[in-house]
Amino acid sequence: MEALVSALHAVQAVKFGNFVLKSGISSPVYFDLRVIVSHPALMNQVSDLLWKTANNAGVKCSSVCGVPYTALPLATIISSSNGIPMLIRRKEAKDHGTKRMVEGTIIPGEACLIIEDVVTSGSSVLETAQVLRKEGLNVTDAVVLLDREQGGRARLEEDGICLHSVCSLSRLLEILHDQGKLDFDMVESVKTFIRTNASVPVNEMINGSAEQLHNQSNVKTHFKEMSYCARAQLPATHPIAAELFKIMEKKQTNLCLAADVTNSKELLQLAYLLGNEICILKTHVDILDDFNSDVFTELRAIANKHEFLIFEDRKFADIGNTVKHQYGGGVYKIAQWSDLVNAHVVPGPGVVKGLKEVGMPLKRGCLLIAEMSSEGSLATGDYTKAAVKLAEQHTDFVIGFISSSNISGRPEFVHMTPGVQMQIGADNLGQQYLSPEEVINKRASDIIIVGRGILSAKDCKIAARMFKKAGWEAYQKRLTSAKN
Ligand code: 5BU
Repeated sequence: MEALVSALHAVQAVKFGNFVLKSGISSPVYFDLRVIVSHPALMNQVSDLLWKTANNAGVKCSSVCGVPYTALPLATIISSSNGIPMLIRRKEAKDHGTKRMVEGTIIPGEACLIIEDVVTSGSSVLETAQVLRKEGLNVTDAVVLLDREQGGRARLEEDGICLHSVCSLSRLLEILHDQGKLDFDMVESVKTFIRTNASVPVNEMINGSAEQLHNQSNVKTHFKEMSYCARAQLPATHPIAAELFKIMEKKQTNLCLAADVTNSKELLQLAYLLGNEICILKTHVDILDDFNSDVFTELRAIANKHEFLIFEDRKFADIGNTVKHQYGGGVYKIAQWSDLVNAHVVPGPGVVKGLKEVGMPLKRGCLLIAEMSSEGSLATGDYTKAAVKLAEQHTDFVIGFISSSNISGRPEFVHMTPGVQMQIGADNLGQQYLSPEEVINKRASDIIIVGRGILSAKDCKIAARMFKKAGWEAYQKRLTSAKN
């Protein structure tokens, strides 16, 4: 393993420094496994290790198939050296002749092992698996040279594919560090980069010759394909977001209740009554006529018992120094009882920095308001993009967005959408409504925020169950359609 890692480093299949990626982000690491085709001895060594790794794991297969293009020659060597038949997956069907997507002799029901160079999200392996499965082949295993440990393993497991890796990114960093080829600071900087940029492909340099294997729309598809549970396990997911994703999966709900009542007793009654149906209870503490801090001690106890998070929809929008006081102090002491808060991005980074000083030590999370549900909202276009950028710069505190759709394409961020009722419509003060199906399935947001759709119903419990069911079905539909 040490020799292999050293050789990969020597041929610059893995480079360290400062690279500007196609996404515009600076990265301390850059992978290009494609260069190994120019080094036949290394090709043989890699192929041999891939095959041994699969064998040692007890994988039984009747054929191998490389994910196009880098792994194609690797699969060829494995096939020829071990006498195992190979299949070739076409990227596009031929426009004449047989129109086949897979070349070679296909025996339906037989097991085919997928070969890949690097796995990030697992989406390339999945694509190949889907094509092979359509031909009737049995795909249960994939072997990869380098696992970047960014959620690919969990994602593939969900689709019944066991990932075997020759080397993981952390092992590679460790070996290069031991060999004196990487200093401690660089190791830490790569680890931090990978953790905070989970879905950024690092094989696309801005001026590099690397073929563009991923693009923004791929990332978005990948986001849609991933379950809440798999997203909870991503290294880049903030602990509060991970907790939220786990609650959602466990309780099968993506419903946040906007508990817009003006009386504390009513607030607590709602929390008791609907606690099982929701993943978050959203408050507006400043609309309570009879606020006292005991109410929130009790609300926290209900939240712990029924497993939901509390989100104070305070919409901070001042300079850092002021929001610090508004969040941590005053009458409400929001930071003491609220897991989540939100902020407008209009003041610039200072608002996040100020809130972070109070929230981080308490392990709280923040959502940035990137879009609003009200008619004529000015939070659009470049403003929304700036909110995403700001979130990316503060992933230690910002866990996602209030937005009308999935605006970031990053699976580690949570997207929450207000303005939801069963039917599209509006109120008489500019609130605009979309349906759960539209928000979760079509727009790929994660959580529906519902207030009056539940609170004005004859029976709140029945209404909450209806929204819970509609939101969850839309999520299931999204997962299924993204896979097909
Ligand atoms: P409704 O009754 O479902 O319309 O309530 C929506 C809730 O979401 C309410 O508490 C608003 O303050 C909150 N909200 C919103 O409606 N639109 C936004 O853009 C944001 C918050 Br941010």
